Order: sequence, then structure tokens, then C-alpha cells
Amino acid sequence: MQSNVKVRMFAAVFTLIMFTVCPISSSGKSEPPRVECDVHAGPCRADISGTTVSLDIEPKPVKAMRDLAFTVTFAGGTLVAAPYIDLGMPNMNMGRNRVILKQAGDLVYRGEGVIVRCPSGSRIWKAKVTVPEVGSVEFVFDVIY
Ligand SMILES: [Cu+2]
Repeated sequence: MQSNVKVRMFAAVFTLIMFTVCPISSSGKSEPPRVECDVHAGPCRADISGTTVSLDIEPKPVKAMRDLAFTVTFAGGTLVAAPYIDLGMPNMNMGRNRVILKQAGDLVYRGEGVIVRCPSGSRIWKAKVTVPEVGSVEFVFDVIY
């Protein structure tokens, strides 16, 4: 009888711990927010922890297999380190394609990169903007082939 109570106590405490720990660990690994945008029309915008991030890709319209200039601009908040962009496709592994950004002004960062042509024919690409120690956001957009 007493060991049965102990088992139940253990189960209750274990469940409580799992409920407490799991949301924290899963939110640490969770996907960044995804924002759809029309990159041909203008910059993509989103908020990361109170900082407004905008990503502009030029020249427009944005085409695959050509040199592209990526500009990330921030409003509000302070940056600890330069952000970077990982180019890829939603639900598809396209290999590593990171655009390194360098400071080009007050809260403005710029870099060059190339979006390749997907063998599947899909034209939906994403640019994940990561701000070290702040967070990241994924912009999803259409690319012209
Ligand atoms: Cu692909």
C-alpha cells in the first residue's frame, strides 16, 4: 500500500517535471516564425523579439542563378553580432547556402548570394534571417526561374 502511494507520487512528480521541462526544450528547438512575402514588390518585414527586421533582395524581380544583393535592416533593439541568412526551400534540403552579411550602415547589413534552380521545379524559397542571441525568422517567397 505504501509503495503504491510512492509510485503514484513518483508518477505525479514525473508528469509535472515533463510538463515543465518539455515546453522549454521544444521551444528552444522549434521552427522560427515563417512569414510569406512578395520579394519582387519590396522588402519582407517581421519582428524578432521586439526588433523589426526587413530583408530586401535585389535586383528585382528576384531570379535564380544570378548574383543577388541581400540587405537586412533593423529598427529598434541593439545587435550583439552581425546577422546572417540561410537560403533554402520549405520542406526540402537544398544543402547549405549561407549569405554572410557585413555592416553597411547603422543597423544595415549587406551580403551577396545566389539562389539556385530547384530540380523539382518548385519556385518557393525561404531566407532564414538569424540574429545571434536574438532569434531568427523565415521569409518565404517566390523566385523567378
Ligand atoms: Cu528544392
